[in-house]
Amino acid sequence: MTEMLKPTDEIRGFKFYKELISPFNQERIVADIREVVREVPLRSPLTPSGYKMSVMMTSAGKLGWTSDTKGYRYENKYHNGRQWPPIPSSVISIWDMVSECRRQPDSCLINLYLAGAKMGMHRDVNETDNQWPVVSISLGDDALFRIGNLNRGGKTESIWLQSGDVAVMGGEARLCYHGIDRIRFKSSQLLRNGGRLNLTLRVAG
Ligand code: MD6
Ligand code: FE
Repeated sequence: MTEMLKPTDEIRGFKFYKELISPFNQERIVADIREVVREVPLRSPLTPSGYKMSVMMTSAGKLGWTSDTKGYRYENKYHNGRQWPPIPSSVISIWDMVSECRRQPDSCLINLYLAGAKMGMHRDVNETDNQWPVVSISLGDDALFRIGNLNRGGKTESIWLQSGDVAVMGGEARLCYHGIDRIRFKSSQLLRNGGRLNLTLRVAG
């Protein structure tokens, strides 16, 4: 029998696997993501209310998450009408380690945080079925991740996420508010020009 992987930390149902990904495999994942970004460049989308996000984004997989003044949604093609590149197998293998779920992800959102970028408190509610978890991979600079409640406001707790850490949001935590308050720019050597790369894997469709 294979031994179950245990989270190193658990906060309000969010499970954290600190240092799950070895430095060697982090490099591999970054190289694979660079290939995806070569095909579909990162850009800062507009929020539905017309503000430019500070985080740069692109996607891989059957469905890509996008945002503009028409709203937040998943699209099966990107702006030039082509399909998104496939999710690299190096990334899928992290899902297989921690998701505890029989489905495979059909979406990988790629977020790049450069100096000063952050993400406001939000819930992930654009997926068809919330019974499937969201698996989040942190690479590069440290980030302060804030965890809230099922409704906006109330007491929150924060945890620093570092390169190679993996977070899983499932069960009762799946619909909780969360966000990134700040990053420690150039705290990691993984990305040549600094920054934090976050990959979120989902069963979206
Ligand atoms: C980030 N992550 O870590 C932003 N969402 O940069 C998310 O918004 C997120 O980490 C759902 C589940 C896990 C996450
Ligand atoms: Fe989120």
